[in-house]
Amino acid sequence: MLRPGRRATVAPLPNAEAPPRASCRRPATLPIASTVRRGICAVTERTLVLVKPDAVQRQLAGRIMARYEERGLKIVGLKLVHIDRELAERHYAVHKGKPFFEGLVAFITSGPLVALVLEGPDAISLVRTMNGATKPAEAAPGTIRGDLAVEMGQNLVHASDSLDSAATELAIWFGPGELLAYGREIDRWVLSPKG
Ligand code: RTP
Ligand code: MG
Repeated sequence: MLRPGRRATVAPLPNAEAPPRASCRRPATLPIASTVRRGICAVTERTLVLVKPDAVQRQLAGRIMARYEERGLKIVGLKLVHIDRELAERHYAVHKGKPFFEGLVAFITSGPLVALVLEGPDAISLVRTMNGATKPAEAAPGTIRGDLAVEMGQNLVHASDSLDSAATELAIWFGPGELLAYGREIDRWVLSPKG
C-alpha cells in the first residue's frame, strides 16, 4: 500500500525484472513504464541511446552519458558491445537501400559502442533534443552533436525517434532481465508529483 508522499518504484516493462503494478499497468508492447508519484499514475518513457564507436574512440562516452544523467534521466540498461553486421542491419533496417546504408553499417560495426536505455518523462523527444540535429552543422550549440561533432557520418550518438522505434530498438538491444526497474533518492527532486 502506497502512503501519501511516498514514491513507488517504477513498474517494470515486459523485459524488466519485477512484475507490473496491477493498478498502473500499461500496454505491454510500448516502451513506457508507469510510476506512482505520490499516489498518482504517471507515464514514463524509455528510449534507446547508442554512444557510437566514434564517441568511444574519442573518449567521450563518459561525458556524453553524464549529460543524460545530469539532465535527470535514469539509466535502466547499459552495455558495451561490438556489434556484427546482422545486428547493425536490424537496427538500421529503416535505412536499408539508401545510398549511405553501407557506410552506416561499416561505421557502427567498426568498434565498441555503448548501448543504454534511458527513462524519464518524455524521454524520447527529450533525448533527441539533447542529441541535436543529425547534421552537426545544423545542430544547436549546447546539444551533443552541436558541441562535439562536425560530420554527419560520425555524429556520436543515436536515439530512438518515436514510441514505435523505441519499442523495436529496446527489443533488439536488450533481452529479458537486462532492464532494471528501481527508484532513486533524487527522483522526488527531479520528477514533479503529478508527472
Ligand atoms: P540516429 O538514427 O543515428 O539517431 O540519427 P538520426 O535519427 O538523427 O538520423 P537518421 O536519419 O536516422 O540517420 C541515421 C544515421 O545515418 C547517417 N546518415 N547519413 N549521408 C546521409 O545522407 C545520411 N543520412 C543519415 C547519420 O550518421 C545518421 O545519424
Ligand atoms: Mg534515426
